[in-house]
Amino acid sequence: MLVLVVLGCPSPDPDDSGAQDTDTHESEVDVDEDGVAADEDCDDYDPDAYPGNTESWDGRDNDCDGWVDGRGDFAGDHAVSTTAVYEGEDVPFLLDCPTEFARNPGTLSFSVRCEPDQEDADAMLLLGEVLTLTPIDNGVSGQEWVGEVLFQSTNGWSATGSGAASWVGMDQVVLTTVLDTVSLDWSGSGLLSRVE
Ligand SMILES: [Ca+2]
Ligand SMILES: [Ca+2]
Ligand SMILES: [Ca+2]
Ligand SMILES: [Ca+2]
Repeated sequence: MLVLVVLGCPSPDPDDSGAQDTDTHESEVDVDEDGVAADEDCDDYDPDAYPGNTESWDGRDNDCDGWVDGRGDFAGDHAVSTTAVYEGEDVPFLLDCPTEFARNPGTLSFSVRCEPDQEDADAMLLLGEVLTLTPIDNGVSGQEWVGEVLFQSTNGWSATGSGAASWVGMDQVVLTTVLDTVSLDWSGSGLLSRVE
């Protein structure tokens, strides 16, 4: 029993060192030895995460800004050049489509919402009042995504095209969309920026 009691009290109580000494001591704690003290480090048990570090695609918040890799919400415009074929004639349109985009661990989602000029009868007939693009394939890893994209018109038609997303750093994404059918050629592209 005597031995156990002695081992149970291996060191002096830190409170005995006094308030000033304790503060100084805490600011110097750097458990992961990444050069950033515990009270400044977002994860003092991970030497690859500290303020001032460069973010990399490793599933960690390397630079301690609260964002892991390229995850988060993004928004921007999608510039579209599209040509519909109607009664043998090519009918071109230019569209500017607001886009919302989100990346979560392992998945992404987006919605490209195109609203052609309602006074353009050809656009209303061929594209519809609202044309929405959403991803069919949601899985993503690293800084590139390629997958199928569903085109849906309020006119009732839908089609499957393709898309790609490419991260520029961690705070911007370039989204491109393509559709190539006998009745509609579509090419869209836009830069999306992180929504803080
Ligand atoms: Ca540290
Ligand atoms: Ca750290
Ligand atoms: Ca990271
Ligand atoms: Ca980060």
